Amino acid sequence: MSVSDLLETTAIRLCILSAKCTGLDTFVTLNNLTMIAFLLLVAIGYVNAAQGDCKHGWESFGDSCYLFAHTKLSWAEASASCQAHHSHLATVLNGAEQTFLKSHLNEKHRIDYGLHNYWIDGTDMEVEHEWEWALFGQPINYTDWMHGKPTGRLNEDCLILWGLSHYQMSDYFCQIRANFVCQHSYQLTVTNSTDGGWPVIGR
Ligand SMILES: *[C@@H]1O[C@H](CO)[C@@H](O)[C@H](O)[C@H]1NC(C)=O
Ligand SMILES: *[C@@H]1O[C@H](CO)[C@@H](O)[C@H](O)[C@H]1NC(C)=O
Ligand SMILES: [Ca+2]
Repeated sequence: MSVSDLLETTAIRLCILSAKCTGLDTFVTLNNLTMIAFLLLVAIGYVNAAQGDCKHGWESFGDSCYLFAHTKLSWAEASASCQAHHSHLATVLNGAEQTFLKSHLNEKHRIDYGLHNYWIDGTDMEVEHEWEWALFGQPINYTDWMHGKPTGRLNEDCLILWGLSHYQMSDYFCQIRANFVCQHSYQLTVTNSTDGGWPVIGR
């Protein structure tokens, strides 16, 4: 049988996802060419979504876009800078998000890691030892402290991803200047867009 025979005469039965495929009514019959076109459209749509969701220079993960900023600022300045970019210092809510940040940073600083630390949104400046995300004002539940951290020193009240520890979390002096990670969360956008499709985050 030739390829064109295959394309023209062979019908493919596609089992609809999530149906148990017990009866013929759960099957759809498609010509091969139709199916190829369909798969291409899905692939193109997927690629567009993956690239189009974030502005140039921002990295996509989950429902968010992340900017790895290489300007060194204090924690408060970094937080203000993120807000000026319609985002917030990154909140790390689970292991998957932390793994994304760490692998990105480890990849980016494979050679010079340790020279750069990155502020994220956590702080215990209100009550010592009670770490919360500044954005939510709610307790930090997921942590990835590096060995021996947090030190519990009164002045180390801001959360940072520590380069020498492959970007695990550490408490650190808020006024020290460091790189930082901004996060733009679609879930948190509550006001209308004012900046090319990037809504302002309300607080
Ligand atoms: C952490 O867990 C507490 C208790 O379940 C919850 O109230 C809080 O919202 C959680 N924090 C975050 C940032 O989700
Ligand atoms: C967003 O825009 C719509 C339509 O222009 C308006 O009705 C709505 O009030 C706006 N919402 C906010 C939060 O500004
Ligand atoms: Ca502290």
